[in-house]
Amino acid sequence: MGNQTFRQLVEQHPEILADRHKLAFTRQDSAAESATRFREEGVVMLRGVIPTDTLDECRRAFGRFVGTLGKPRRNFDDSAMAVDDGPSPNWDKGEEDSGSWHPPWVVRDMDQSPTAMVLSELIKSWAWPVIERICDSTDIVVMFGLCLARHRIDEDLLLGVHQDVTAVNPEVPLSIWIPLGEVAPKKHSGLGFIVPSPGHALPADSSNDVGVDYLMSNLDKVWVPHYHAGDLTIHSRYSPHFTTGYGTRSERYSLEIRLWAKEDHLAKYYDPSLRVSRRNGVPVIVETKCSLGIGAHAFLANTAMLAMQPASAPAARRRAPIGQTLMGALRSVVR
Ligand SMILES: O=C(O)CCC(=O)C(=O)O
Repeated sequence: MGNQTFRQLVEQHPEILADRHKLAFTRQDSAAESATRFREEGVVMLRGVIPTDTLDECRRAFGRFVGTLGKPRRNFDDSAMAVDDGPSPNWDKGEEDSGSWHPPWVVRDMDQSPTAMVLSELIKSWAWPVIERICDSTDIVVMFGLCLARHRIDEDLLLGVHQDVTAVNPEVPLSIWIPLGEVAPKKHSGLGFIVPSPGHALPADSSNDVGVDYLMSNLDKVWVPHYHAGDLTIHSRYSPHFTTGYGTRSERYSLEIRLWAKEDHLAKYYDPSLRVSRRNGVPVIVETKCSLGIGAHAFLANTAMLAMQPASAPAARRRAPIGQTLMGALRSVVR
């Protein structure tokens, strides 16, 4: 059992692919119901949140970014966003066999930042009121130091389970997982969950793994969702979950967005960050924070500008203003 892979698990137990616990919601469902189910089960899927043309652009931009890893950067990066941090020297020799992972503000192609593009759409989407309900607040801070942008090349993976409370951070209540395109079980590396969440931390080994036994003894509670382009999931810090892998070598790009209601005890995670609140009933970015030592200024300005544009503006309009206005916007975010 210790050597069983996710490919074998899915072949032997196809029932785990079905939404048996009714945790997927669309814009037609009530925000209150989705938030209640999140509290009860520790995970919900929200379908059709991010426009697919935005995701297509983001995937292409992310792909060009990973294509620069292991090569001299100078030729790739003469955009206004070049004031921001570049990739970590860990990637100087290129990606690993399984891909790479980065702080979200680092991933860009010229003036296109997949995280800025997706986050600005999220703030304008029907999912934002659901997030507000889950956070029980309309004053929300995105803590970018705890977020991640991943390129994952699918490989056969042994079974394992973790909780974010031990694997990521004990204080951050939730994670939003946004694949930048379809994530189909048996084809792409994705996520799976065990529901409901136990509501507390489970014993884990030194690599934060809760153990195969936990997964196998809770098979009736396992859900490996099929993400169509635009879908996202939200899971709590106690939600036992896992990365799936099937050995297909297909590529997956995804964002992990970690946010919560503005609360004093989380202030230590607010550099860099972005705060969203309501003005005249509309969610807007009301504050950004980035100290001089962190190169996320252009990224924050870009996100704020995109969030000001009408929802689902055509691709060309989403990009155009940055060259002209970025430096002006930067003056207001550099503190
Ligand atoms: O993207 C992955 O494979 C892992 C993501 C994850 O575990 C999380 O977002 O908590």
